[in-house]
Amino acid sequence: MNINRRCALALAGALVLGGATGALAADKKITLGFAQVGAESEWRTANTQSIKTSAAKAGITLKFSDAQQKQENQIKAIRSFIAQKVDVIAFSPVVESGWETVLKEAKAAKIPVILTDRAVSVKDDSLYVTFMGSDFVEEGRRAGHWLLDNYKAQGNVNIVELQGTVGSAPAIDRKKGFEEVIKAQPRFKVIRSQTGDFTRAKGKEVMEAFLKAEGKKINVLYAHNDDMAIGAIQAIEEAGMKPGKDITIISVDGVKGAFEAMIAGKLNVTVECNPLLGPQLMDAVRDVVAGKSLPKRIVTKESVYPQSVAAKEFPNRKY
Ligand code: GYE
Repeated sequence: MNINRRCALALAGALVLGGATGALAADKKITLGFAQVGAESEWRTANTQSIKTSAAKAGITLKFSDAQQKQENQIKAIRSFIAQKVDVIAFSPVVESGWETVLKEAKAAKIPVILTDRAVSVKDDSLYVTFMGSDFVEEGRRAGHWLLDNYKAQGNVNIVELQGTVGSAPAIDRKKGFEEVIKAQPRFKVIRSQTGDFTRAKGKEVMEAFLKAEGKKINVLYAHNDDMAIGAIQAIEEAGMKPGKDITIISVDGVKGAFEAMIAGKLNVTVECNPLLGPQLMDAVRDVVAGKSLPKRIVTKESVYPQSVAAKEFPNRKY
């Protein structure tokens, strides 16, 4: 028997078996279309890496698109995934609003959508299967609690805030959670708040403007992510002040760069936001394809890391 014929027979056998047990359908290679936000931060790089390696490990074919922080690019990518008839679409929405139309298109094409990392605000929550990611309001609250518990000097405390991307879930929620907590002590006041778009370059630029306008009046910087805090640290040093001492700095994410800054005494605390969502996402993709139902919300578990534990924790950090 030649090889081709043997293969054909084996395949026929597999088809019969598969047909009988349904195993063949379950073993079909799944294609996932993923529309990423961009490459704006250390967090995002770790998130992308996690998604790519977990897809490869799970044997899922990944079509990956980088939207360069633009919603229109993400919408285009999602439309192209629909046209290519992928099995599942997952994405991390740049901003919260403006998704109804394209999500309805995915629904009409019967392609399930999983939200990762950032949420959307839509009236009809049947437009997506599940949203997995952090509780950003809680992260903002944790930042606020750390400040109230650890800022000892008396008198008014002037805070400047570097917000994330305008209209994004983490920027909206981290601001909200922080404000909710600090309003309990009116001596803590946000005197300036502006977006730094989650990048180091923008964080530095906006901090320079804050320093020009307010100078030594600034007591605290609250940055919605580590990258903006790291950019701002440079601006503070260039202005001849000591980051982490003259200005107390709080940020969010917990990337390695933040731990390094804490070890150097330049950052006071980072509130963890875990980007390693890949394995969880691949499990969800498989479950959705297998027709299993998923919880509407899957929340990531996280902690807070102050400067005092940075050196000890650093070797354990995975991103
Ligand atoms: O905090 C920031 C990134 O959506 C949680 O996006 C994510 C945020 C993260 O650019 O660094």
